[in-house]
Amino acid sequence: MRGLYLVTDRTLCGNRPLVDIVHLALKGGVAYVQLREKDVSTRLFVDVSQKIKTLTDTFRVPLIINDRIDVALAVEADGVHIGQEDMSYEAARKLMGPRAIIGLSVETWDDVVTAQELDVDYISVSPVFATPTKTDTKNIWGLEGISRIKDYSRHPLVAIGGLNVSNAADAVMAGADCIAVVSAICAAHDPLNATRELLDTVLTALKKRAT
Ligand code: TZP
Ligand code: MG
Repeated sequence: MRGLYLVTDRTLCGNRPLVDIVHLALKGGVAYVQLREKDVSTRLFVDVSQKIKTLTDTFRVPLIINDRIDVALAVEADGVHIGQEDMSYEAARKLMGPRAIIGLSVETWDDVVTAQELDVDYISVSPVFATPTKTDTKNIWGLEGISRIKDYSRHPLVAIGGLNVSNAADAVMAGADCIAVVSAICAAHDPLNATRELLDTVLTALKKRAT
């Protein structure tokens, strides 16, 4: 996992269709798309996932479904993202198979330690900063949290929560391999340009960190 990761929130897209925002983010160069739907019917979730899968396939970008393994299986998504209260990693792996991308949110240090024993494809440091997009959080990791997890964990790190063009480079320098954003793209006035700017920031910081 490396680069920029879009996590969707239809409520932040205003009157613009979610599929259009995802299309702009793909044009702008996101490396992963996670469809996150908290308040729609299963029928709609599957329908939207199918549409977005067609788009992500065109761009050869993996589609990851938040929480719902059934939806991921229904549309043959590339992976799932699970949290600490979702289905266990073991159950998700059994259902999704060995090749699926499985990401896990870590909210506490215990979560980080437990994840070390799991063959997850990445862990997401959740949240880095406080954010109005998700308020039922346990702990704000901060940049120090990213560094501490980077030093300990064997897994690629995705940073999420309150990240934007002004602080994405700091998160990368602290140890994040991938930057995930919701509002910085979904709520942007110009999602294409916002994606391009963010991607440039993230890739520049990754290069700097490697030298
Ligand atoms: N998980 C942890 S924070 C968060 C999620 C889904 C929301 C991040 O949203 P934003 O708008 O990028 O701060
Ligand atoms: Mg979840």
